[in-house]
Amino acid sequence: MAGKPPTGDPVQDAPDVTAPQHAAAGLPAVAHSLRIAHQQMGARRTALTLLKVNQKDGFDCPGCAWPEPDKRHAAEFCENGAKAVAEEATLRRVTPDFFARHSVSDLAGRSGYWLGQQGRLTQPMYLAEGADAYEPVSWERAFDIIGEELAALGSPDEAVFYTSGRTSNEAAFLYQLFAREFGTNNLPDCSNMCHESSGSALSETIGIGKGSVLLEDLYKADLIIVAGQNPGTNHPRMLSALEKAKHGGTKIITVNPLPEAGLERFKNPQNARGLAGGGTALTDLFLQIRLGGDQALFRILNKLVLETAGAVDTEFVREHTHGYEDFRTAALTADWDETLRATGLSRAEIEQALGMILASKRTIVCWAMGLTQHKHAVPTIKEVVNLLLLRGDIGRPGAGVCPVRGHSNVQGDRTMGIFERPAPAFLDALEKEFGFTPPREHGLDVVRAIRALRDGQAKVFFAMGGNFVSATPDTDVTEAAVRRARLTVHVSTKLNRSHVVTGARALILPTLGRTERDRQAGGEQFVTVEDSMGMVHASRGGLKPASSHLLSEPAIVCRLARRVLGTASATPWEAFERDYGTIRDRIARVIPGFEDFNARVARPGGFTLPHAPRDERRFPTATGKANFTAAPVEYPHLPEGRLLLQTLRSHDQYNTTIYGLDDRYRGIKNGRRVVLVSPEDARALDLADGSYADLVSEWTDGTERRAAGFRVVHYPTARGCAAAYYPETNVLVPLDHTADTSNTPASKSLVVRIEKTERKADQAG
Ligand SMILES: Nc1nc2c(c(=O)[nH]1)N[C@H]1C(S)=C(S)[C@@H](COP(=O)(O)OP(=O)(O)OC[C@H]3O[C@@H](n4cnc5c(=O)[nH]c(N)nc54)[C@H](O)[C@@H]3O)O[C@H]1N2
Ligand SMILES: Nc1nc2c(c(=O)[nH]1)N[C@H]1C(S)=C(S)[C@@H](COP(=O)(O)OP(=O)(O)OC[C@H]3O[C@@H](n4cnc5c(=O)[nH]c(N)nc54)[C@H](O)[C@@H]3O)O[C@H]1N2
Ligand code: SF4
Ligand SMILES: [Mo]
Repeated sequence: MAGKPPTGDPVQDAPDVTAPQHAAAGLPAVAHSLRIAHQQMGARRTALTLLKVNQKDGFDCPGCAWPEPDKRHAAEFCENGAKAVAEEATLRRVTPDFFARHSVSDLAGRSGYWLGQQGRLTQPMYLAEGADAYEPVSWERAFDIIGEELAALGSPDEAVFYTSGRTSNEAAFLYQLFAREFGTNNLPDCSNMCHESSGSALSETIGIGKGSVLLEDLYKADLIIVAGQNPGTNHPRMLSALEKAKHGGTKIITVNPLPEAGLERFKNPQNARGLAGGGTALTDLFLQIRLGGDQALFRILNKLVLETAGAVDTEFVREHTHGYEDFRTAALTADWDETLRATGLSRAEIEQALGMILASKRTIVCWAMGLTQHKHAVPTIKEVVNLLLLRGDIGRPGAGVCPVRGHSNVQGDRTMGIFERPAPAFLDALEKEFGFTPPREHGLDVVRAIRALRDGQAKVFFAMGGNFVSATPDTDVTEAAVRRARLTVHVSTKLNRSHVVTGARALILPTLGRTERDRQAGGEQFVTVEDSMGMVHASRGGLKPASSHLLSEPAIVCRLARRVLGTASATPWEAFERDYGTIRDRIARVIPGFEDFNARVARPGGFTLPHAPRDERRFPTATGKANFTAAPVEYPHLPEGRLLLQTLRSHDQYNTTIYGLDDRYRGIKNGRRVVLVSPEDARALDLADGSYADLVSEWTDGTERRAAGFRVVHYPTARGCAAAYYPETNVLVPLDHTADTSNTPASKSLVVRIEKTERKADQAG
């Protein structure tokens, strides 16, 4: 029943397993999303809320960053969008009374799923030094506590200001402004763990760290390669776009160690063919690659393109690129034996892919975490760019790079300056507009922030959203690091583990969600977001806030800034809080592409940000051209008797938020502690389906990390590879195991030993 949280902790790790499915969405998806929505919101609220998702006068889906088509359907959301909305618009509440009943040590023993199911946070809560229970606190006192701890720091760089990717443009702009006026660039964000590798690779090669395609381009492409991405779960409406492209004749190559149901076949719930019929087959060629084999794959494809007469767009290469000769020399040395070893593919499969690439005049490559979370993620993505440059596939319709972003405003937060390594031009613009001297030294990213906390160099940790201790690698190390802080503060909508793994003092600051009305002294406000394709538009919530004590994220930053910076700041924080239009006026003056922001965002559907490579084939790199690169090919090496483990998402979760315990498309029910292993590897390692095992990761420095009690599932993944869900497996990811250049945790390639145990399911930890 809506409004009633579950009692006890329902996580059981005795999952039921059936065969994986071969198609995504259809009626079961509709039914499932409505069931979860009803449980959280009841029928009336479900109907009212879901009809406003992604509508031009409604609010932006708090799920992923996939863009909306210009022509909107009445139900412009997917199953997982509905779940994200229900999670936020739930009628369940976490009140001060809840904290009186549950001590912090009690809550620390609960699962993330249970914590999230308790409902929306309603009042600011304070955990005093030495106390074991949160108590209600006034907003004023909360800001005083933060002010006291910030004032006590030896340097502003002892504070860390984290951001998750749901924060609006307005809140993000104010937040980075506050941090920089306070004096630090310590602005790590979830992007550091996500598409940082894409940003690094694209900035260096094409001059801008964002994708170069719009939704229409997908429909115009001859070929779309989807590498390292599971859109059926994580960007479900991308399947509608792929379906539309397929009907126009587009071919699709999928590169993935797992046969993901959504990429096999899509049953679009918005049309009759999808609801009742067989749906649309999406993938034409499935390359079941080994984890981390993508750079080798794209390298040999590039060699083969170079060796095919007439296959290189020589005019584009001559006019628009730099570094071709060095790249060509390196690519021509690509070796078949090494490629087959690295990829696990056959020569015939790779030649078939080549044939499809050569037959395509317009190719798009889409990717997500399967490419970004590896040690060699940056050179892998650069190799993808090499292919597109060879074919002249950047800066014309139907072609380009398409890193598909995760959080609904993660791209916008970066555009607004949430970045620990801001460009000098951005800081210059801030300085000119606001009349203070921003710090110039680079700040801490996520991994470096954890080290700084661990080593006592960072003492105040402030999070604008997210669930830092669960999302980050090396859970035990990270939790111990966070516990060393003087103060941890979380601006949050829902309870999560980061609220119960705290510094000496801790604060929970409850905030409005996307779905809620935001009324300030200047009247009703809206915020703006940027999707994965650089489209900026307004988002307006319609629901009554979960509690009368909530403040919006912009209001929290404004009040914090006034308390902490006092008269030293000439920034009009009060006016910003009163009327968000005044924030947008400043954004318009500081950030290129936002000229006339207020007027342009008032248009239904918003506007598209400029993108020089896409719009003008202009590449704002150091060389002034698009850069070919020639990094040595790398791939993970697997010691005898070990498997390479990727940590990924189930269908019933949004990052660390667990909606339910099923992963429907993969045939897993009622549990999350599963490890997927190919039947051949399982036989070789003597791991029966249904047996239980511990996962032990082995790191190069000789240390080991253990996650206990996983049910072995025989699953058709690539040989030598295994998969298990995040965040349960984050304990296995060594803090130092990160991607070169981007420093993103390499959570898709962990060398693990699978140790059989005699434990029964109900004892599994
Ligand atoms: N419902 C839902 N939606 C979400 C999220 C969620 O948790 N739930 N999270 C959001 C966020 S923040 C993000 S970043 C995105 C994440 O979206 P995805 O990147 O799709 O998420 P993952 O579950 O990490 O899946 C990685 C995919 O890459 C494949 N893969 C792993 N390693 C390799 C490799 O080495 N090579 C290749 N070719 N493939 C590989 C995996 O088998 C899997 O299909 O989704 C966003 N949307
Ligand atoms: N092993 C492993 N680790 C990973 C990954 C992986 O694939 N494998 N993926 C990484 C990726 S791609 C990402 S993006 C990170 C995600 O890292 P985070 O962004 O830190 O984590 P989330 O789980 O998305 O954060 C959920 C919390 O955000 C809060 N929240 C929700 N909505 C709002 C809102 O509107 N405002 C505010 N203030 N708070 C809100 C809620 O309290 C909720 O509990 O995890 C990374 N970690
Ligand atoms: S595809 Fe992403 S943004 Fe769109 S409705 Fe689904 S979860 Fe929301
Ligand atoms: Mo992400």
